[in-house]
Amino acid sequence: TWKKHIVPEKNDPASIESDIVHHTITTLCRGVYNLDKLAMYQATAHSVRDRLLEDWNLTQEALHRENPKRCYYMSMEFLIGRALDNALHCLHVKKNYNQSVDNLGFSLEDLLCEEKDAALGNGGLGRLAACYMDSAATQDYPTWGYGLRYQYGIFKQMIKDGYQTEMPDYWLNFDNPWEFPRADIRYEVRFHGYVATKINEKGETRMTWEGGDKVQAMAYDVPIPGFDTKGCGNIRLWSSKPLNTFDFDSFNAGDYERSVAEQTAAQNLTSVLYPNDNHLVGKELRLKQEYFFVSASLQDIIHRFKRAKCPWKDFPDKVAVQMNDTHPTLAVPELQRILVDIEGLEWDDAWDIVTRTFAFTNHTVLPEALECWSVPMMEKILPRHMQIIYDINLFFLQKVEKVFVGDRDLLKRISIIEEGSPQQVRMAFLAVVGSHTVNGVAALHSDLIRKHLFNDFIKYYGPDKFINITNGITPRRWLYQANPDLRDLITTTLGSEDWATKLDLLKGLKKFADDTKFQSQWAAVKYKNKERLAFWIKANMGITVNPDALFDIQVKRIHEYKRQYMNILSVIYRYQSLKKMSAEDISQQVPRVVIFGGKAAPGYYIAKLVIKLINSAAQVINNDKSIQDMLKVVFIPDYNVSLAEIIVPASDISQHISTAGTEASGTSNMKFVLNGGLILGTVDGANIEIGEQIGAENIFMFGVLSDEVEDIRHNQKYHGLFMDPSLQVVIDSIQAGQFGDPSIFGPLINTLTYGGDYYLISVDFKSYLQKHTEVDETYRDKKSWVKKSIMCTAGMGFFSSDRAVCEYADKIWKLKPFKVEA
Ligand code: 26Y
Repeated sequence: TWKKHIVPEKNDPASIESDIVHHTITTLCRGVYNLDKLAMYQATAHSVRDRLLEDWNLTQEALHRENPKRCYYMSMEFLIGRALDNALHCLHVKKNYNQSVDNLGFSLEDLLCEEKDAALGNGGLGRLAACYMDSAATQDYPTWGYGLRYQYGIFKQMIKDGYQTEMPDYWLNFDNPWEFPRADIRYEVRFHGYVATKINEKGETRMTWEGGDKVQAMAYDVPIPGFDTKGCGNIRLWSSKPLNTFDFDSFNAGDYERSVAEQTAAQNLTSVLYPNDNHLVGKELRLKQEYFFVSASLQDIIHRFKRAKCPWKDFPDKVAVQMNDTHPTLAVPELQRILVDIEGLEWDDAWDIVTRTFAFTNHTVLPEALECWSVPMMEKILPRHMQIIYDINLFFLQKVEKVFVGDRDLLKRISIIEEGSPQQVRMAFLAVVGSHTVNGVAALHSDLIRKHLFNDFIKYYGPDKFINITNGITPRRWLYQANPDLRDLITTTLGSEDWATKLDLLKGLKKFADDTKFQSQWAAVKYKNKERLAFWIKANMGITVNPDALFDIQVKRIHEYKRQYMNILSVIYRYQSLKKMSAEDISQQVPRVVIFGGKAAPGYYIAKLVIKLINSAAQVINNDKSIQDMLKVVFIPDYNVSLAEIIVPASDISQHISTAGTEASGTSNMKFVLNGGLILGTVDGANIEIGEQIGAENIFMFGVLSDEVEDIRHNQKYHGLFMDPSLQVVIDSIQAGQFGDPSIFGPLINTLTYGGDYYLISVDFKSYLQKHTEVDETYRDKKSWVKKSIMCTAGMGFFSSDRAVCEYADKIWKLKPFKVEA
C-alpha cells in the first residue's frame, strides 16, 4: 500500500506533464525558464523510470518470495543502446508522452536523440545479450544479466582525412537515469597473493588463498522492461571501487603516494571496454576484468541462494548460469574453489554441482578469437585458480585415458593446458569441461564446432552435449520501434499487434504479397525510410543521395573475414564499368548508393586501411560528374545501435559476405530481412537458415561452400593464386593511384597477393559480381522486388529472440516463466 504514495498511477497526458515538471524542479533542480533539450530529456526519462520501478519492485519481490529457479546470463558485453523509446513502447505510454512533451513545448523525437547509447559491447555478441534480456523479460523468464559497468563503452569513431580515429565514449558524463547504484551491494575481489593450507571446522585440510590485493565490486542495476507484461528484468553491472579500508599500516609515510596510486588502479579496473571483436590481445588487465566480473557475480548469486537455506546439492535446481562465450569461464574454477576451499565440500560433490550449473555458448571458430591465457600470468594473478584448473584437467584427462587407453595424441589435443612456452590455458576447453551443455549460434556453425573445434570432446562425451540454438533478435526494438510505419502497416493488415510478441504471425502477410495496393503501401514505407536515412546523411555528412537509388548497405565491425574489402573492390569495379560506358548507356543503369559503417579495432591495421580505401574511393566516385550520380559511396561514421535503428529500415539490399564458415551466425542479417530488406550473402552463418525460411528465390547467395575452403586454401598455397582478371583491373587502378597515393594501400593489396588471400576474395569475386548484376536486374522490376521484400518480412518469425530464449529455457536452463500479477 505504501507504494501508492510514490508510484505514478495515471498515464493521461496531463498527469504525465505534471510528473515531468515535478522532476525538472526536484530531481534536476531547474526552473522551467532555463530548460534545454537535455534537461527535458532527463526529466522525461525520470518520469518514465518511476513507472518502470513499480514493475521492477513487484517482480523482484515476487521472485524473492517464491524463489523459483533462475537463470543468470553472464556476459562481458551488453550492447543495449538507448532506453527511453524502448521503455515508452513497453509501457504503452508513447502516445500520451508525445502529447505531454508537446504541450511542454518540445518534440519527443528530439528528446529521444539526447540520450547517449549504453554502448557496453563491441558488436554481435554484446547486442545478442541485450536482445536476449529483452526477450527474457517479455516472456517472464526469471533471468538476470550480469556484466561490467564500463566507464567508457566502445570508443567513438571519427573519420579524419579518410582514416578512423578514436575518442573516448563519455557516456556517463551526465546523470544516467537508467541505472540504480546499489551502494549497499558490494563484494571484495582478490588478486595475486599465495596459496596456503589450513584445517577447517570439520578437521579437514583445505587450501586457502591469502594475501594479495583486494578491490571492491559495487552493483548498479539496469531495469529491463518487458513488452506487455508486469514483469521487469534486470542487468546487474559491477563497477570497481577501491576498498574503503585504507591500509595505512602497511605503508610508511614515504609509500603514501604509492598507496593512493594503487587505490586509483583498483578504480580503473572497470574503466574501459576492450575494443577487440573476435581478436584476443592477451592483456593482464583484461584477465583481471574477467575474474573481477565472475567473482562478484558468483558471490551475489551465492548470497541469494543461501537466503533460502537449501542444501548445496540443490544449487543447480535453483541456479542456471549461461556463459556468453569464454569470457566468463573463470566462473568454473571460481565456483569449484568456493565450494571446496571455503564451503568445505568434497571435490567430486563440488564438481558435480559446477557441471550441472554452467552452460556455454560458443560464438566463433576464428583461431585468433579463441581465448588462451598464459599459465605464468594466470599463476601470478590467480594462483589458486591455476592449481584448480590443473586439477580439473588432470581428473578429466584420467577419465579420457580410461576410455581411450594409450591415445597420447588425443590426450594432448584435448588437454585444457596447451604445451608450449609459455603453456596456455585453453578457455574454450575449460568451458566445455565445466558445462553440461555447449551450443553454437547457427546450424552451420554448430555443425562446424562439432566437426572441428570440439570434435575430440564428442568422442568422449558423445554428441548430445553439443547443440545448436540459432540466434534471434528482438522484434520490439528492431521492427516495432525502429520502423513505426512498417509496424503500423503490418498491424493494420494483420488486424492486431500480437505479432510483436508472436513473430510467427508475420506469415499472415504472405497472402498480401501479390496485392497491388498492399505492395504500393509497402513500397511507400520503404521509400520513406530511405528518405529518413538520406536526410540523416545530408545533415550529418553533407552528401546528397537519391532515395530512388538502390540502397546497398554493409554495416558491421570491420574485419578481414567479413570482407568489406571485397565489397569496396566491387564498387570500384562498378565505377570503372560506368566510366567505360557512353552517357546514354550510363543513364540506363540502376543507380546505387553503397553505404558502409563499422568500427575497426584500434590496433587492427589492415581493417583501418579498408576504411581508408572506402573513403578514398568515395571521394573520387562521389565527385565524378561523368557517372551522372549512378553510384554514390558513403561511410557512415560511428556506427552504433541507435544509428542502426535508422539504417536498417532503409535498406533495399544488405551484404553479409563473410568467407564461408567464418561468420558464426550474424544477427544484422536478421534485422535487415525483418524490415523487408533483401540480402546478398555467402553460404554462411544464419544466412543459410534465413534462405530456408524466406525461400531461396528471395535471397541472393553466392560463393564457395565452407567445406571447400580448406582444399582451396591448400591448393592456393601449393599451386599459387589465380587472380580473377576483373579483380586484377581493380587492383591495377588502385596501384596506378586512381584513389590517391597508392603506397598507402600496399599492405592491403598484399593481403591478396603475397599474403595468400586467406579469405578467398579472388575466389569469390567473379560470382559476387554476377550476383550484383542479378540484383540490378531484379530491382528494375519494381513489382517483383516489392513482392520479395514482403516475403522477406513474412518469413522471419523464426528469428525472434523470443524463440531463441525459449529454446535456451527448455533445452538448457530447465526454466519456466514466472508470471508477476499486477
Ligand atoms: C576474447 C575477446 C577478444 C573477444 C571479444 C569479443 C572475442 C570475441 C568477441 C566478440 C565476438 C562476437 O561478437 N561474435 C559474434 O557473435 C554474434 C552473436 O552470436 C554472431 O552473430 C557473430 O557471427 C559473431 O561474430
